[in-house]
Amino acid sequence: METFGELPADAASRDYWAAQRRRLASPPDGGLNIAFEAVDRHADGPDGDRPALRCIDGRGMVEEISFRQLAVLTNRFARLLQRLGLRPGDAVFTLLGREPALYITALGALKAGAVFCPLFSAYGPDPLRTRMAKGRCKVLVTSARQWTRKVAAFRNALPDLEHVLVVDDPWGQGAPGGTLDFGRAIEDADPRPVVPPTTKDDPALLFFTSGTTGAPKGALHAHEAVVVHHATARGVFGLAPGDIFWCTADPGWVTGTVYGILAPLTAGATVIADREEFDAVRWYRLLQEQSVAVWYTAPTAIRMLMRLDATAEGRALTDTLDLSALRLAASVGEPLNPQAVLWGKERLGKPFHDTWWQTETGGIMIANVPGVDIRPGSMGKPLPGVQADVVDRRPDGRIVPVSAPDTTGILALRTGWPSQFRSYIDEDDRYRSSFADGWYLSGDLARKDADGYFWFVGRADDVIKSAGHLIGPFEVESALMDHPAVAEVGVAGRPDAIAGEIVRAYVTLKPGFDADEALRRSLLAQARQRLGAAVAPREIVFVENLPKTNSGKILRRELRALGDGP
Ligand code: 6R9
Repeated sequence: METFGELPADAASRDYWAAQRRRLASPPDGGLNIAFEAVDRHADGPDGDRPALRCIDGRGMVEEISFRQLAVLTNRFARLLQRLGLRPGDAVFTLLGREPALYITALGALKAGAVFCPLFSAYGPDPLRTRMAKGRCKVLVTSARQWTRKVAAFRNALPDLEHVLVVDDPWGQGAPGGTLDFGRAIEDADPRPVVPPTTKDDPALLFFTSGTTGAPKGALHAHEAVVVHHATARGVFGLAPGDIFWCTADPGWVTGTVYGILAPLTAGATVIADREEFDAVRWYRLLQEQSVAVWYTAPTAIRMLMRLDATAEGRALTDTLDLSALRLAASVGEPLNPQAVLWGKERLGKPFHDTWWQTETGGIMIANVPGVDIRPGSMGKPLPGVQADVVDRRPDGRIVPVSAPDTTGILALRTGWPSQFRSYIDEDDRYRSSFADGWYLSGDLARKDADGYFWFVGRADDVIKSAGHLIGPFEVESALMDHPAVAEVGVAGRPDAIAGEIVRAYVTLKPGFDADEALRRSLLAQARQRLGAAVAPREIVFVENLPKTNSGKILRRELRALGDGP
């Protein structure tokens, strides 16, 4: 696989990444495999009996899986895949929560040389189908419930899907027809070690991400990304064997896989796998009871914790909380308000360290690293090896860094870092247009102050960030377009104090339909059924006309202004 715009990074950066590469266990001239770095290298050493995973279920039951056990379980899964006829590069998808099967599948698939792709379990059938089709999903691991409710109906429309493995769920339904029982298949599989067949450039991870237009993009990463996973696990989080690390992101998003599974394990840390969703009281308790040392979460959650802390009941809890084990708290995914940074310092004993990155960057690129003064509200500075700048695109196509400090421009990265995405699958033009003149253009607007700290300004496109989740307006519009009452629909984000933005749809109606409450409910229900609650619009606004460009494209930016009216 070719890295587009091969290595314009400067010599110092290349040396830096080469040095990081040498910290990994596999020989520099041999193969490279993320799962080997995350599991096997620890399993075979003195840290083999340390817990790799501490899985906590809804009733508070804790199950620990050591690196040695995880090595055997992932060997079994890798060999099972081989027995099922999977070839290197074939795609293995999960539609799971943070449960043991997720970790076994992700790491076992990587070991077998397959491409691992996580799906968000709150997606409805439409987004699932789009992604499984585009990613050519060959094996799906999910629960009986998810399978029957959302996926089984379109199985025949997925020509690449060969095997469905179903994890036993608390309802004990067993494996439905046409699926295999995950637990039994693992037990029956050969536990002997697997020599991963991959090199640094072989595809490893596929993450879907949303753009302004068209279907979601499938960003593909190679095994070399593990160089950044490991470097950031150490450099941003200071992780070492024995540390308890809790990343709260859902595994269906890039953060939940890269920092919820891979990066901390490469450093030998113990990962907290909390099966439940957000609950402020439970989260406070979990931080204390699990002696979390490093905590990686997101602004929406922090704002909800702050909200509870502002009540008498919340204060009673936080006043007595013992977070003495907490060494570092960090945040990602959306702008982190300065108040949140300071609240962390005052009430949890640690300020939040903001970090910036994207699905495409494959790992953290800009951060407030430990030991450097935090400027509350700033994302921090580029990591060593990362050349980031704020740039302008000249009419002749050249990319030039803006010269004056504090000037807003496009946040761009010099290409050539190891976890740079290698393609948008099947969309070469879209991939190429993310690069210009040796730079990767992030689609974010930012400014850099005189001391080199980066400040987030906004996005240059119309993508919505709601509770840290990237949502493409086009996908939401499509789910409403074929409602019999809808003439046209435009979707945009509306600012929200907790979630950052919420999804709002602006709808014009066909003649003969009344803009009433019953119709609003019918539209919301259709969107929720198809997209899932996390993606569906929370609000519908009926309008007479949608603002358009001369060529007839909906001006989503102006929609936002419309929505602020009565
Ligand atoms: C990791 C992840 C990427 C977009 C990114 C930006 C926003 C991420 C941020 C931030 C402000 C931060 N974003 N970190 N905005 N401050 N510290 O979130 O990946 O889902 O691809 O989203 O998220 O807009 O471009 P992804």
